[in-house]
Amino acid sequence: MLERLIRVTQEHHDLFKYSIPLIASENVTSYAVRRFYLSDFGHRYAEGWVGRRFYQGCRFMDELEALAIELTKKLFGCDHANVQPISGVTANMATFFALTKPKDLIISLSVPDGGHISHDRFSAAGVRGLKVEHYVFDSEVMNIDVDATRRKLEGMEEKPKVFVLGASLFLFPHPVKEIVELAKEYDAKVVYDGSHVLGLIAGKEFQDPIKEGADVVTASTHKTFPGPQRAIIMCKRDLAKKIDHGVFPGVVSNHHVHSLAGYVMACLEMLEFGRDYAKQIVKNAKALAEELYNLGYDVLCPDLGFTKSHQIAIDVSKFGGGDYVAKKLEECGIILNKNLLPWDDVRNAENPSGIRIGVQEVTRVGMKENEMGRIAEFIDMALKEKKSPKVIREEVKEFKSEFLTVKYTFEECPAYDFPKVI
Ligand code: DSN
Repeated sequence: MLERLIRVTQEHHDLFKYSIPLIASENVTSYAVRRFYLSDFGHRYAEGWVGRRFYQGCRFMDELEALAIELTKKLFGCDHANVQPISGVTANMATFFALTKPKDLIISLSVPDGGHISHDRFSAAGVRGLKVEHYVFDSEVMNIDVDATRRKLEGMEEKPKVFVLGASLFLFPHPVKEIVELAKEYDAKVVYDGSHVLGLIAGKEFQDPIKEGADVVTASTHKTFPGPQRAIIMCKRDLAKKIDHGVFPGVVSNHHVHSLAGYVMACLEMLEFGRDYAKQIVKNAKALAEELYNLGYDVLCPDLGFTKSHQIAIDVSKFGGGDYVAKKLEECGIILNKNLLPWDDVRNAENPSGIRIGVQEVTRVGMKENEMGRIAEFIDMALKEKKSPKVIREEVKEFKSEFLTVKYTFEECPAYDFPKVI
């Protein structure tokens, strides 16, 4: 059994070492982050709030959490930060606890329009017992149609309590200021889920939802932000108490302090290297979109420059649909995911018409615009030229061998090795 455990872990590492990783919600952490992740903090309990714990032995965990809060405020310029949620969904649940009562109405994006599942009635919002209505979405520009949404709300009897912004398919900044104005008409709050773009916000390459007026910003810390898998909530001062109680005792007891230590290290990396890293991500996303578009792929929003984030979206219906294409590319050593697009029925999630690509991880291991051209060629070899997956996989492996080191950190380190001890 031990051999099996070692083998499966080693093979998992090798899979990513020899592939081109393009899942928009993943990243690799540096050894600096992983070192703290392995610390004794991972064996302990820190239930409660800084300075008010329910267990003894917490004084250094208090100092660590205070440091995490301080760095979060410095990076994002927020009034208040809660750094305890252990995932993005947990952060959203806590926020719903804080701002709503069961049966309240919230407005969010539908999943085909890019919304995250936790914003909808079949997930976290539903667990809170919320009613959900969707924004009117303009698929031409892949964004919220604020005027049409205003008209939709005027025709409804029930008044919304919360407007949720942010998305999982997130190509362009959302109209935060306009939605804040609309929310005022209903005395409602605006929550911005910045999970996907947190690293771009930290690097000043995307909209700043806090400055634009969002009441609450939730975000996981491991997508464009290169930290361990957990989350943060930032909010205006007057909501601080509600948010803190929504998190604890609302949805966390202990909050996995080892990954909080890793998050602090990732904040230090972002303060030092975040601008260069975020700038290169957006350049790479645009370059890859352009290359694929020029090869004849239906990349969304060519008239808008394809993207302003780390993501691009492609309608691959003419190549057999998202499911077929994602599996075919995996055979060739290119890892990405199928994705619903606005014209898909949510019930067709098994085989939607799209794929989604994120370039944050390939950027973190040092790829630049030139390499985006090579990635487009590999995709083309698989889908149009129909070259043997085995042959493409070998070429991908050779190409990737020059990009196995984590950059934008204090001491560059292997990205994909399975170390005995760090
Ligand atoms: N579903 C994840 C994604 O966007 O890939 C986020 O939780």
